Amino acid sequence: MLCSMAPGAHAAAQQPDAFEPCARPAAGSPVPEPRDLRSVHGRLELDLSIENIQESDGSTRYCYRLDDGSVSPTLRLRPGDWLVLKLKNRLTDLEQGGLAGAPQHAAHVHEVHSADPCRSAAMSPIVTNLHFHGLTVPALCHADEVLKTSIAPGGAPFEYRFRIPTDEPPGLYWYHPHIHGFSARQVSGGASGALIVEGLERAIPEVAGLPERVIVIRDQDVLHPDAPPAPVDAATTPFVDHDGDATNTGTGFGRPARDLSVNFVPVPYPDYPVATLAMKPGERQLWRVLNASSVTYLNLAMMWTRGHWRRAQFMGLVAVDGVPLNSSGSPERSFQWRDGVLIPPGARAELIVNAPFEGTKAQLVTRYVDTGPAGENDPNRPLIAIETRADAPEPASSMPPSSVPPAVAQRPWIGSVTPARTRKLIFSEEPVDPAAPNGAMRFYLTVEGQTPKPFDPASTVPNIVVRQGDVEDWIIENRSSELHAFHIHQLHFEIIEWLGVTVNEPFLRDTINVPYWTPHMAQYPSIRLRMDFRDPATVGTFPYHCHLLDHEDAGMMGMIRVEPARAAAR
Ligand SMILES: [Cu+2]
Repeated sequence: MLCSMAPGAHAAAQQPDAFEPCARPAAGSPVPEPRDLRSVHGRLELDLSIENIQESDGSTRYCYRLDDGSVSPTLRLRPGDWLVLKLKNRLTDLEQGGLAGAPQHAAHVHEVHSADPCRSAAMSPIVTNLHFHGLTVPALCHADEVLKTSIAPGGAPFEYRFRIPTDEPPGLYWYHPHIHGFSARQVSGGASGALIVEGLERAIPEVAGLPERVIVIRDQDVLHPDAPPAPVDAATTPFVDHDGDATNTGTGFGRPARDLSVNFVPVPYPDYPVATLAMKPGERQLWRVLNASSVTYLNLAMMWTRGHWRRAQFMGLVAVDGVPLNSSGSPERSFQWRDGVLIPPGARAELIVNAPFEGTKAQLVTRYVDTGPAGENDPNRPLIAIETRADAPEPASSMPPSSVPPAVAQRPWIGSVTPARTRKLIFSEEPVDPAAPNGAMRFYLTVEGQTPKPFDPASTVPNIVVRQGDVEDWIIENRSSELHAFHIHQLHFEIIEWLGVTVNEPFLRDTINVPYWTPHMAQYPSIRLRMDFRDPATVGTFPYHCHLLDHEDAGMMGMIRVEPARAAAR
């Protein structure tokens, strides 16, 4: 369920410009590749600005832009490299039609405590900051601190400067704003980009030498909300299994909660004109897929059709949330061939994709996700049509052709560590007005034993205090009738149990779906995570939250403090 938050409704005059900021490709366009920025001699320096414009339909776009006009660059660094990113805030108050720095709508603005961006904690549509999702870098200002850091428009560029840890797993990470109360509108407006920690071919030799693509799937306000759904056959024939599962349920169709885009090519409801992507017949590529949606789950499948024959083709899942699938050290499990992959908002999947030979059509689709009775509609829809042709251009980037052995793990595999303690955290919701159970909701993420309440940005008291060096088990329970995606900053975790069944995944995640509850269930659905606080870089105060950003903005978030090992031992 979406929380109520007034969208920007007033048209604002746009300043004429030499180029259109936040320009987007037309529906049906080829999938463009984000510009790659690579570290040189152990360092990647860049100047990035964040800008916004208002579209004619009243919705607001946000974008990260380089001086050359390219948007949302992919940042590529090796473990141990330095990232020096200067972020210039060029956001304007489009809702007020005013200029940057003008007085803000009181209902939307958290009191500004300080002009120092490190201490400001201001919350409004025109302040911003950066979260480097998945990286184990410290929750310090100028690194990955988001609870206090708030950059106002108009000032000098704000510098982010940190080192990628030498033991950061190689794979796909991302950056996006994290201002509480305004994350959803900035991220669904388009403020996000990929960050790659290089070296995946060292862990997964099968990807060495493969052409690689970064595919960022974002959601945005529905372009044609009043349009009737297309006829079911027209909308679904190309991407429903031959066994017909999706059609037989009678669900999976209708207007989605959000439209989706593929590297900013929109695929809008109701006709879903697909983006296109050319590959050579039979070619194998590595696709690094980021779900940068604010609320939309992805359930990706690669459908092949030839005449009346159609089926989901296997894709090779090699990494999840930036972590290679063989990270536990188990040699027999380097990757999995899968006919589908669920990617919650915020999560990533890296996939070996095979192009068909000529005569067979291929489409990347996202299939229906049952988000629960209170969840968003997340129907079947196609995203990308693969065009196979011999002269297809190669992607801009390829994995290195040869591999060297992966770095040796510095600590024992977390699944083999006995947890110091177990905690339980509970997702729950309740109607703002008990007499209107279908009206606006309150969203909570509560440590068992504490009183459910929305996250309080003014609070200095953490909900959880942990000692660095410890490993803990956290049971995440869902008492609401919709899905939530649990995410914690600064660290990865291992799934130990799923709905009471031991799973012990041989890799780590940083964002995980939690199944929804219905009244007929004997107990609330839960998962057990093994949380890793061993890395000294986790020391600090940072959030954990639902990565459905509407829920996070509405308060489904908590604060944890990881104390230095020595101090906590006193
Ligand atoms: Cu949620």
